[in-house]
Amino acid sequence: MTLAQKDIKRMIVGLGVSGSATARFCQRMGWNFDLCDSREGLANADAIRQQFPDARLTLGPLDGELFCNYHQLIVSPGVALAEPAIQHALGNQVEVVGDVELFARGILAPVVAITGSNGKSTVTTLVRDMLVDAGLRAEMGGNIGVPVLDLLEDGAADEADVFVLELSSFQLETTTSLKPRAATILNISEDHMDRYKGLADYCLAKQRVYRGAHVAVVNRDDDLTLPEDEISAETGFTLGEPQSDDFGLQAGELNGVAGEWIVRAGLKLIHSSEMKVRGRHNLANAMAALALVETLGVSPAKACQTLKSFGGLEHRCQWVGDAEGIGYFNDSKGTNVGATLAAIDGLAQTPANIWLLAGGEGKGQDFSPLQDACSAAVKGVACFGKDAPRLQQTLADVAKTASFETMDQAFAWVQQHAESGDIVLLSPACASLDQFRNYHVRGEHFCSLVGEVLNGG
Ligand code: UMA
Ligand code: ADP
Repeated sequence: MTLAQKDIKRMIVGLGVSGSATARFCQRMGWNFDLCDSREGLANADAIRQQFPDARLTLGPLDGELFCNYHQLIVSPGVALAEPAIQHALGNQVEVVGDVELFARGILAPVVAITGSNGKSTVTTLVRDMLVDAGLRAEMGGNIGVPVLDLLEDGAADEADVFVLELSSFQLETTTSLKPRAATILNISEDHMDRYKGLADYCLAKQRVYRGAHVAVVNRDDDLTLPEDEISAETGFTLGEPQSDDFGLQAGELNGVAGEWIVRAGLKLIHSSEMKVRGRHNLANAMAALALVETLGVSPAKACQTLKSFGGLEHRCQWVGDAEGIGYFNDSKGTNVGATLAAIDGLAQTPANIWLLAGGEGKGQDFSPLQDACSAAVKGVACFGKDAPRLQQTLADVAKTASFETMDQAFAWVQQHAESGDIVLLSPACASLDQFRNYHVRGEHFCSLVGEVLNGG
């Protein structure tokens, strides 16, 4: 027997940004739901009780027996499905979904779904901007920070022409019904190894983005982004020469300026010097975005206009300022090794001139892929935070290194060594949560340290 929506007993697990949005959504829908969070001292518990007076709020360790009283658990992305309480519920035929799954069941407009280890927020924003510039009503949300169910407020579901979603591996684990118009895994490198059994397990979660997709946009330079199951249509992008209908690069000048053209089927679309964002990874991001919007009828040639004005997002390899010939760059969103490699690659010069500030919560990553890049382009590494000792140990043979407790101490050390012509780069290769509320706060802190230098402090 299929239950009516209002008769389904739901438990919302985790009351952060997405759990709170889920509760608001269920309340708007007039659905029956309760709430829980494993934090005993949830700061806003009273406000939650007031806002959702009909819901029972349970705080403390997740309780598998309690969960068996419900038909459905709506689990926040930060809650691992491997949690014994969730496993207990699954074993007792309780349905386990996430907010993206509820969203997928409630919409009619097409979805562009974007995942990958790095570049998700950049590509998601680019795609949204390109679609809006083409006159479409495009709504953006997901892991980028706007919970998907907030996109459905006030009848927005009926008004949107397209939803552009950034999806994390965590969100994909609990999503089955999305069936995107276009889906991409931008790239794969180690991340969240504290949550997965290994890279293969992480890839399996990412692969879920292609389920039911009409078109897959794949990175030809990274086999792990190819769909494991067949999809009716596929467009690729590569930082090399493209095959067939794919997007790719061709070296060449524009008005005497050296660089690379983004090309497609023999057509030069845009020259790298016409784009404001720098680094080869951003050429890959641009091509992915062009391929994605094309599936919604926006021609790549037209979408290139958006690329000319897109200045990149805050905290992604962002130039902060110059003082005494030293350039300062904030890449606080570089929360894994792959992102830090892209930052070093984008700024590298010969001879090596980068002073890298890195460290924090390493999430179980292997830091050794940083060795070659640091050996070639980095003068020194100031490590800080929880995994500073492990990071320093990995890089001690390839650059001058030092290990500190705080970013302030690391910055002071770098200031003693950097000279005119050098670059100081914050690109931590780690999450910030051991010392900061999030990467944004970490980046702002770096900018304030740089600000003191710029003001002659
Ligand atoms: N909680 C439990 N039990 C647990 C774990 C968490 O009760 O075992 C509770 C916490 O006490 C807290 C709440 O769950 O009250 C937090 O939920 P959450 O960690 O799922 O975070 P949200 O605030 O709901 O934010 C989530 C995403 N967070 C994570 O995936 C960790 C946000 O991505 C996303 O922007 C937001 O939903 C909206 O969709 C952040 C992120 O760091 C930016 N993502 C990771 C990344 O980008 O690498 C995947
Ligand atoms: P995500 O949302 O996947 O974390 P962002 O666009 O926020 O991606 O960028 C996160 C970090 O990754 C930044 O340090 C950025 O410079 C870097 N980055 C962006 N695009 C790529 C890419 N295609 N490959 C590698 N690193 C990238």
